[in-house]
Amino acid sequence: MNKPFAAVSRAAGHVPIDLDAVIVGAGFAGLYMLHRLRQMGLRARVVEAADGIGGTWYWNAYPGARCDIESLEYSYQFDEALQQEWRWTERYATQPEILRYLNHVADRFDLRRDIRLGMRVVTAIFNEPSACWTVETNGGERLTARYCIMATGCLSSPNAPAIAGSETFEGRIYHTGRWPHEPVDLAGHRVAVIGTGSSGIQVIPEIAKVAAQLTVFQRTPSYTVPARNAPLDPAVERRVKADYPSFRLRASEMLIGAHMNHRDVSALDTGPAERVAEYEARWQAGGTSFLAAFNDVLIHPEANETAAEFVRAKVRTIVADPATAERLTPRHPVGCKRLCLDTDYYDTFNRANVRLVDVSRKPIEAIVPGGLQVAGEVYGANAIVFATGFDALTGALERIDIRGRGGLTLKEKWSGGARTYLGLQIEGFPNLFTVTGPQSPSVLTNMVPSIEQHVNFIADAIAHMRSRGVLTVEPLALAEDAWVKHVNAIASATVYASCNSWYLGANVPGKPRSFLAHLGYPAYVQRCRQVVANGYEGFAFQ
Ligand code: NA7
Repeated sequence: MNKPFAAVSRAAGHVPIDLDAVIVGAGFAGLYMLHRLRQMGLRARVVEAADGIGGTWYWNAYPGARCDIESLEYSYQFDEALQQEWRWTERYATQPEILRYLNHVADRFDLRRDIRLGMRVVTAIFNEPSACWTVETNGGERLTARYCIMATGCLSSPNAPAIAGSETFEGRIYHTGRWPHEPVDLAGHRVAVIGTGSSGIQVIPEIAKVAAQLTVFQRTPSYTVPARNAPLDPAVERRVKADYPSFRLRASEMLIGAHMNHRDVSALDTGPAERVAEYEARWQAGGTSFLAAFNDVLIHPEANETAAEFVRAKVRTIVADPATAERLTPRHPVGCKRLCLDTDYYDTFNRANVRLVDVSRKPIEAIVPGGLQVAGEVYGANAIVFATGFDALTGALERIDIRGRGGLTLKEKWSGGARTYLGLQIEGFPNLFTVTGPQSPSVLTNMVPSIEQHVNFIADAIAHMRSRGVLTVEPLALAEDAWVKHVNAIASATVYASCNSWYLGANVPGKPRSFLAHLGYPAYVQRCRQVVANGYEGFAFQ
């Protein structure tokens, strides 16, 4: 299957171009990008590091992995027949079901013949005389294309803290974001989980059910609300499918590009009893719409505190041991780190085989042959699961040696923090596109419509160029500067700027701190439409 690409001349100067577009990554973004470009009659090829398609949903195969956007929304809308025929089985789809869906899409649109698996792109270099990109893989394959489209994912470069002694560990070490595809049997094992973000909160209850002992190492407690997952109600499915386009249109008008049951009322203008009743109703209904209970929860610290305090009270009610409950209680504003959805997370800490170790003040010192050491004490384990997240939004891009005009590397360009125009392009890197790149709405939205919106923008821009005989496009420096300021200014007016989240790059030591996602899906889409209507304002064509 993994046939090497035709060899091309490496000589400096003009190089033969063998493709119109190379697409890096075969997840939701890469698959739809390939489909769109092929529809336009372009020769495009996807290069994927994994041995299967699916991107994020290929790699995050850990027990309990599940989407936190409802399945009827977390799916493509570009093809009405596809969205009618696919049947989701649960309110929130599991990782295996989403992976099956993506494989179905690949087959249905005959995408596989232009996808190469098991090839990691290591360099992408812009050749100025030919105005094309040369991409090289770890296997030494090389291909050249007019356009290079990074569909590399937002949460695809795992972050694993360097803890001394890991090579001495006598058991196996896993990362949730690189979970093996062969069966992992943790039954009867003593398991350590490091990290209590969304992945930790999903994997911990599952491991607790089978492990002899589970030790959870927590640095910062997360806010989590029940998912209330259930089999998908056939009546709901029928209602949505009766007019899917209207359902999608309404979702696109929501802040996150998914239905949120948003109430345009201030928490501070609402009496305490009514406020708690609203939070309780949303807690019972389950899902991220908890944060949409009032219009100022994500903006006003005092309003935010009312929602945060509601969750804290729930922790105290559910967790039997007061000391454990206290350690599980978050203190930062709710929502400034991603709100988690769980199934029985807090309850899990009532189990006799589960213990919680606070590493907020005394970090994990070392991994030793038989476990992990904290403050001189060894916590025994024969399997360790890192649920320590990702070098989000920029990591997968910076891992590739990307060189633009004049040999400028992306790392140099971003040494003070990511800089993009609309999260779609980077000044100095002509014809390089990033699907849901840094400073676009991406992770603050329902990813699938955000991906489709970007893919459509990129495909339309390419069609625009081809119809005018234009060779390259890249943003103007001024447009990029203004966009970076704009994204940070929006975030600064909300609670998002107030804690050490991966939205800010704060989870990776040494990563420059700047806000990496645009808050507000509808305003962003509107802005993109305006840019196009104004003749691709902010972009320079040559
Ligand atoms: P997250 O949300 O970044 O969570 C990572 C967790 O790992 C978080 O609790 C971190 O604590 C913890 N962590 C990271 N480094 C360490 C060290 N050195 N010691 C102890 N604990 C550590 O990643 P997820 O994979 O859970 O979720 C990412 C997104 O994927 C999620 O939001 C969904 O959109 C899907 P910290 O909070 O940094 O103190």
